[in-house]
Amino acid sequence: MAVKVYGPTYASPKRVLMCLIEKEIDFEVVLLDIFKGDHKDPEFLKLQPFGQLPLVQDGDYTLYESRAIIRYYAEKYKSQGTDLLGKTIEDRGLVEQWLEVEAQHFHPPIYNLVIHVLFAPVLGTPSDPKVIQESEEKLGKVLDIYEDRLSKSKYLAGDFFSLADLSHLPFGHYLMNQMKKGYMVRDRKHVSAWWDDISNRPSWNRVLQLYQYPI
Ligand SMILES: N[C@@H](CCC(=O)N[C@@H](CS)C(=O)NCC(=O)O)C(=O)O
Repeated sequence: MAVKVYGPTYASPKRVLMCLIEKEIDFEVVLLDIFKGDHKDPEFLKLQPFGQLPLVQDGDYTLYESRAIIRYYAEKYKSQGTDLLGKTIEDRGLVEQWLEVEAQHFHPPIYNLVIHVLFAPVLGTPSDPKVIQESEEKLGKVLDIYEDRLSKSKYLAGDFFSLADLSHLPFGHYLMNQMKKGYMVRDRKHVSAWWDDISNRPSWNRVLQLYQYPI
């Protein structure tokens, strides 16, 4: 039975789609429109009480939080498709470490940039130049740490592509394309080579071809 993924056009669900494609897992999608408030519909809130995307339904099993979902499928289908967790428990520790780095350090400033640079003009919400400047500074410091790490290993967790790398694609895409802040990556040689490597994976190109970003 195909995994049902809710909200494929948005960034966080793309983390899940990329993982399912790498793991060669069949999926189907349920289109929801955040701008129309579909994610706050009482029926959807029964499944995802925080009213956010993505959500997956796999038979009777329902799961939300994109990073929890990708961990679940990478583990459940460890030997199918691309191994996204590494070979040893030490590899796995590093995958988890860099997944947390993505969630705790990379995501907050880039999320603020997306909200204040891209979404504010569309939603008619305030765009705060101070938040934009501070977020860019914070993200720059994070990327300096990535530059150092990626000067020593091809991917974040080691010499293998993993969930940790994959997790950067949906919001990294906003940075590189819609927000025109690609210089933040291009100014850092190793981060730049890493970005080219991960964003040229056929799985990511398929996600982009199938489901356009809403903005
Ligand atoms: N931590 C959640 C965040 C999900 C998230 O922020 N989803 C966005 C779409 S990319 C959303 O549903 N936004 C609507 C809202 O928060 O009301 C995850 O990774 O699944």
